[in-house]
Amino acid sequence: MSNFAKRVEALRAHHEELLTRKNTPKQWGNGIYTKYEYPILTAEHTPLEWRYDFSEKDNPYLMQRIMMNATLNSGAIKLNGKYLLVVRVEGADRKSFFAVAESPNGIDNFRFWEEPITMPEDIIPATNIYDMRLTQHEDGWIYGIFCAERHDDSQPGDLSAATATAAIARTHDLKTWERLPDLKTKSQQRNVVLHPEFVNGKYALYTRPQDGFIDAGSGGGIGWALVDDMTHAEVKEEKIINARHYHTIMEVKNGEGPHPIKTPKGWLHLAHGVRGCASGLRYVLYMYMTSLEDPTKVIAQPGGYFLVPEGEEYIGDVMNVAFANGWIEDEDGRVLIYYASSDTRMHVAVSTVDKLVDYCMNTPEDGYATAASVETIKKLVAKNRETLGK
Ligand code: M1P
Repeated sequence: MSNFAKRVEALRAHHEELLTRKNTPKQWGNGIYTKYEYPILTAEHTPLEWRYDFSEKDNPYLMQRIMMNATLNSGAIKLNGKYLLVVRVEGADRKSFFAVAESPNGIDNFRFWEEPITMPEDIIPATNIYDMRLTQHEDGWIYGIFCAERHDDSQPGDLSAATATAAIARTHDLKTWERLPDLKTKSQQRNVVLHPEFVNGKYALYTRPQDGFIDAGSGGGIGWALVDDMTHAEVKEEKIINARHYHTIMEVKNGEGPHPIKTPKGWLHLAHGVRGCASGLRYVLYMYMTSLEDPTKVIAQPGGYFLVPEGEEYIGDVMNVAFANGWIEDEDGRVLIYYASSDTRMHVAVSTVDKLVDYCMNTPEDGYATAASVETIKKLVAKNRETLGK
């Protein structure tokens, strides 16, 4: 065997070891969900064929010809018994693209399909696309709504000026995609999510109006809009259903995560909240519930965060970020929550529908001031005194 062939063999063995590594639950947590020891997907998990030219003649040094930078914010769905993520993969060139990774159990052994998704660009080509939310809608299609980023040509002198628009595509198998026109709205939009059911005979969208590419500005929080037709989707009226608030984990901005899960007690929502601090923006996950009768009505909102970047999750390309746009409600009642840390890698945390409902219904709300927080703690201490007979 040539030296080149030996190096290829060693490279493949190393990659295979990573792909088949068993993931184990972390022992200590908060009782609400269980995090896992290893990230489920990193840039290193991407197929070797995407990165190496295996011709000895053309690549005698066995160099990576195309480098991958990160695997992050992934949409999730269970189809035909397989746990599938539509992963945002980012190359060294800063361009994000979508690629499907499949696992037999949702926890480990994730493996990318052979090629990235070819997203049709027949509407308005974008410079960058990312953060897909998947919704298997009752109309029979699987929709993917994602952010399309383009240079803001109204500011020709500013190379960083960009616009965020909600792009829409649909599929039956995650392989072939039909691109639909971008969502028409008055403001820029990111984190737009399709509700899985018709509401009053219309499609319902969670929106996130924003003044600029980064700044939510006057956009007050997570919005809600009804749309007649997804093939020409237009937001005519938008109402804020989950508002930002001073001195909370979502003071600066927030955004819907994956589409909500329907439970007998209400719709269960996962979202991200952002606040500013000396080290920059801090992205955490939070939850809330809305009414089954009126999905615009919040019926439970635990105070504070649900999940934050911990330990090495804190470190990465964009530090201090936890972000989720995919979760899977499994047949056994488990909920697999797929989150990215610091815009760099993907993780899973496992809970159940019952636990998440209990968390939402029984976690004290944010009292919006220290005095209220202290009273809430004292109430629990008093209750425990009674329970424990002290
Ligand atoms: O870098 C953190 C996140 O920043 C943006 O989040 P938002 O839409 O709330 O502004 C997005 O670019 C997201 O992809 C990224 O993870």
